[in-house]
Amino acid sequence: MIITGAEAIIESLKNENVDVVFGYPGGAVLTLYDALYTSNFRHILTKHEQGAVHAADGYARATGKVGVVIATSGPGATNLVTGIATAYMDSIPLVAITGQVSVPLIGRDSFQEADIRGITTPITKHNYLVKKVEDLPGALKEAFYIARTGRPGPVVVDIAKDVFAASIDYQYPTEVKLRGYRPIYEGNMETINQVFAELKLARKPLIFVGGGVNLSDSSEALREFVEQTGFPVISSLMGLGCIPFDHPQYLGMVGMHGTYAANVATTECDLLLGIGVRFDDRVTGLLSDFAPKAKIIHFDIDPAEINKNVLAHLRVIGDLKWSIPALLHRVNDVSEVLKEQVHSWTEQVVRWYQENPVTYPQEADLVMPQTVVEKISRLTQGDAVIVTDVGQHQMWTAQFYGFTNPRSFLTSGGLGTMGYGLPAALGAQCGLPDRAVILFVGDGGFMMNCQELAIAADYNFPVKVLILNNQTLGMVAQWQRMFYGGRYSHTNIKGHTDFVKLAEAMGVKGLRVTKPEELGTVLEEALATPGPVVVDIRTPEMVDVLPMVPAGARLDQMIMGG
Ligand SMILES: Cc1ncc(C[n+]2csc(CCOP(=O)(O)OP(=O)(O)O)c2C)c(N)n1
Repeated sequence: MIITGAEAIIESLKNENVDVVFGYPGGAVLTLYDALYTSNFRHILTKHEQGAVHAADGYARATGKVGVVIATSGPGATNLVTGIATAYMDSIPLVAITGQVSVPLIGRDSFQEADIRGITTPITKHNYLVKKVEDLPGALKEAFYIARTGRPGPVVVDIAKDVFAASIDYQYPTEVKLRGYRPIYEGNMETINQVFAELKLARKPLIFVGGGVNLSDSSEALREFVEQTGFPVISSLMGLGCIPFDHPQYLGMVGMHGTYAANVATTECDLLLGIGVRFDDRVTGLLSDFAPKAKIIHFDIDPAEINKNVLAHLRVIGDLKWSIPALLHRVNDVSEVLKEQVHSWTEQVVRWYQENPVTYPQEADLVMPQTVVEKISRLTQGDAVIVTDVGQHQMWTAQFYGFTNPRSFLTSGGLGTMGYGLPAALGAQCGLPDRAVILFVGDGGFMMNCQELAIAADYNFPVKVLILNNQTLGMVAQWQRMFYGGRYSHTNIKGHTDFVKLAEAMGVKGLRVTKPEELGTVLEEALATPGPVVVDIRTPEMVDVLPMVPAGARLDQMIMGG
């Protein structure tokens, strides 16, 4: 079949079962957009390329499929950078197709030329510059393969403008052979035996789950493992939802804003099973004193993760889809013995959890942000897809929403990207049209990509946007309060913007909550409204996210509160 490079891209997307792309046109990708015009391939036109890439990322996190984004050369491509880095830090499968100037113009500082391959090399799993149309199908095939296999991640395919128009006798490769890239799915059974020996020795074990469990869709097997062992379990921010919040062995989130029980149990445990985690510094606190009494067993598909931050006594490399069932298979026989030997430890840490809940001061005449999260949790029964932006509201959502399902919490964990939330929520809703998608966002982060609200109306994505409006860059102000003597340098964002009017101007219903007694009815109204809704919720300025482990402190040196 003789077709153009542009048509070959569309065929390749179909071959990869892509059903929607997010993007924004421009000169270098005009031929591709022209092919989209006749193909009727589903394309979501965002208002900014950053919105498109976060939307593709939210779509990927919510559905488990590869997100696809298209941008033109130069500024179009550079506008993707923050979103690509966001996806990279959280291991999200993404393919970014960017236009490049024509081959004869490359390297001449041509109009709208940027070396996106060079720029994205440190923030992609792999990237391509396609200068010959014959290379195009192979590059796309490899890009999708690399993005979704092994440890997932973003891949950039930069395509010279003349390649889109060139003709090719199109055939999509059926397989991929890449030298030096062989993801290990099935690890070494011997290591499973060694893990098993350690399980039998442990008296104070702790299971620590992370985003890898979500990404590999292993939460069901993991839950069974947790129950078969009787071991207590903690979660990173990215692992929330893998274990239901009300599971009797669950101690909540660990780390900077983790629970007392999770942090102290980590300090006291004698065996830590890190499953699909990367021991981020927000988790470990002072690294040299992290889990000081424990042997650490690290389960990960990416060998490069092992010993990166903490030294592992034992490493289990492979897909969690292999390792957890392999463990389960062995654990069955000794389940009762294991439960017996850790019974008093589990009982003790669960008691810590019950006796030290994360709480907050109730102010009768103020709408406390934590109350908003608790109310939404109750109204949705933990069944919604919850998206956040970055800041205090993100941590309150992690602390006070009762997550019960995997892939139900979408947040920029690794990069901490303000402006992520709104477009990611729209992407998630696009992928899951029948699910309730709810965004918690700060008044600062909302403004970073608020232009995307327009597409909620344009495409009728019924996302509920809850702005926890404290008129300040809350998380930064909290640090100023705690560590900079209350000098609030440029964190007061009290302004003249009316979020209700802004929503209405974009074709979205806007509501406001200023008093506690309005909260319940307005939230119910928002949830019952079929289309998109923005709720501007006025919350007090100076509320702290607590508990908090100050940066550089040990996990058990947390500042409590409430
Ligand atoms: C793009 C970007 N710029 C700056 C920051 C630093 N930062 C982290 S949290 C925060 C404040 C967020 O304020 P807001 O969106 O109002 O949310 P709140 O903390 O009040 O809930 C800032 C500025 C960031 N994470 N991302």
